[in-house]
Amino acid sequence: MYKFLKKFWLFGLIAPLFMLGEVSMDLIQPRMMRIIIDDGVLGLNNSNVGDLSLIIEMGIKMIGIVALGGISGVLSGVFANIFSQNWGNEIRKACFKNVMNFSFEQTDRFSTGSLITRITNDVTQIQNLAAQCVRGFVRTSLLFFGGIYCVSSLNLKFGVVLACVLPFVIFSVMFFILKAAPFFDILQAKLDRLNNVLRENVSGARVVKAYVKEDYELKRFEKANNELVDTQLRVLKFFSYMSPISNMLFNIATVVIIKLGAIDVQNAAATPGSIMAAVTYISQIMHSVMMLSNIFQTVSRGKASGKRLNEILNTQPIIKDGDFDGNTEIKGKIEFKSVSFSYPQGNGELVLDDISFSVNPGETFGILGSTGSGKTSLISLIPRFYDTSSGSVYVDGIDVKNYKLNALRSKIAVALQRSELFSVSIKENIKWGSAFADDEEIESSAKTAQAYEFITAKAEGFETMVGEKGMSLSGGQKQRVAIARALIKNAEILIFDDSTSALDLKTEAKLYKALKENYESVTKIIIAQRIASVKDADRIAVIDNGKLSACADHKTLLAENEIYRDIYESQLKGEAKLG
Ligand code: DCP
Ligand code: MG
Repeated sequence: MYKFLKKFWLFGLIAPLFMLGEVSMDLIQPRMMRIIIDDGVLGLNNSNVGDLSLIIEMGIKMIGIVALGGISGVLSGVFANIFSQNWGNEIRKACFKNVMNFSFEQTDRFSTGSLITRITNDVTQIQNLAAQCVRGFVRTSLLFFGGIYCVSSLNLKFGVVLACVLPFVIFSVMFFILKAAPFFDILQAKLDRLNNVLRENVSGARVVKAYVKEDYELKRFEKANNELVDTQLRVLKFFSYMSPISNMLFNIATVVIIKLGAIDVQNAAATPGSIMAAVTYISQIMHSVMMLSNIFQTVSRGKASGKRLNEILNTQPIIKDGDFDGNTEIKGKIEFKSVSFSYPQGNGELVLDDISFSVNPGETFGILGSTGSGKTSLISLIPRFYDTSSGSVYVDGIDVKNYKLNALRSKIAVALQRSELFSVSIKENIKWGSAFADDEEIESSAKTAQAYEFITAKAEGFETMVGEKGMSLSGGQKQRVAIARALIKNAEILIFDDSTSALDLKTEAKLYKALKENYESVTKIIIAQRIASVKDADRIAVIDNGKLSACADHKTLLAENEIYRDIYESQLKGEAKLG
């Protein structure tokens, strides 16, 4: 993470310098007070006759000093903030960029909630840490050591008293800090949990309401929230024991110094002003020790957060770029050679088992299989959302692993099973598939997707805003916008993963007919659970429990494949019942 400091280190250097100014001003004040009391009020050097003009002069000087200290403090704060905020900003950008390159598997492993906590809260912790280092830490140490020096230079005996007390203070502070450090890891993990519950409930609000699960979810949230608060309270409670202990030690020191000072005053070895100054210095030192404990809390928290951010930054994308730029003579050919696959975070069970087939350029290729048979997993391997466990996938004759990822993925347009739309207009959503598309292309892809009519029937047409997750559209409308978005990409390979499941059979048939006419040279892969969706395909692959059972056209499959015939008959009966 330090490499992101490159542009801002100068600010991190200037901030402590101004802090030095502020602390010096703080340390000068008690000395001036001493002069006011000893010479101005008591007139110790002038046979006990006070000096009003000296009091006024010193008073004015003190106002100047306070102002100067204030200005230094403000500037130090400004530079410290520039330093820490910019650093955090760079870290946040780098993390986000890395997360964007994560493969599905890696996102699953971190969990979305945790990624969000890390990129928001953990970065804030790091910013606090940075600000504390260049400001708080400098201030405390200067005040601490400067205070000790000033007290000792007032009267060496006072210094000795401090030297006796300080080791105990330092020991107790260290004890608390070391004991508390592990809590900060736990604290961030609890925050992850809370964010996960929160995210699930906000994005799944409709499901929660539909199942009347508000109370259940509220309990789940309360549990996560209480755990967070408990941990937080434990840390705070723990630290609250610390200040009374060091307070007591400092008060003992103060009493001893006043006692020793009084004896010295009687012997004319010290002045009342110097005792007052010493007491002020001690309260400054005490204050700095208190601040030190705050700083160490920030540092411990920051360290825990830094570890979590480094986990993101050090995660190398598993799916690595190849060298090939994607320029091929053949366009739209897909080949699976003995492909087996199991999910990396799963239990090792084979989801796809030794699958081989090929799809020719321009072919319409259906994939049929019952739910959970592995259809989505199969097509995820083509754009390399996941890598095969064994065997290889070839696109246009080249192993997908050899492609640059962008080159490979620009050849393929996928309309996913769960189509996510963005909260922009319908037009923007379609255009999302290709930045260069003009209005004409947007309209024509909407027409092919059978979306044109319903879009233009809306009052605002293509400018209709799509609500969060496409709430202002029906399920089937969303699917068609998502299909238009895939079409406009002008890819060599189109993959529809069950993306017409919400359409009625007539609209679906029209869509596939338009697709065949307008995208003749494009390879089309159509996943479906309904035979009606794929029966006109050139060939249909029947997937059964991760295995390729058969691959032929509708007629052949009906005649030769039992699984296909079973599905066909059950669906036919279903329709007969409905009809
Ligand atoms: N699976 C998994 N981890 C995932 C996704 C799926 O372990 N991230 C498992 C669940 C299934 C198997 O893989 O047992 C196949 O899942 P698919 O999503 O590939 O199944 P289909 O797409 O065929 O099913 P559906 O028709 O319901 O979409
Ligand atoms: Mg699926």
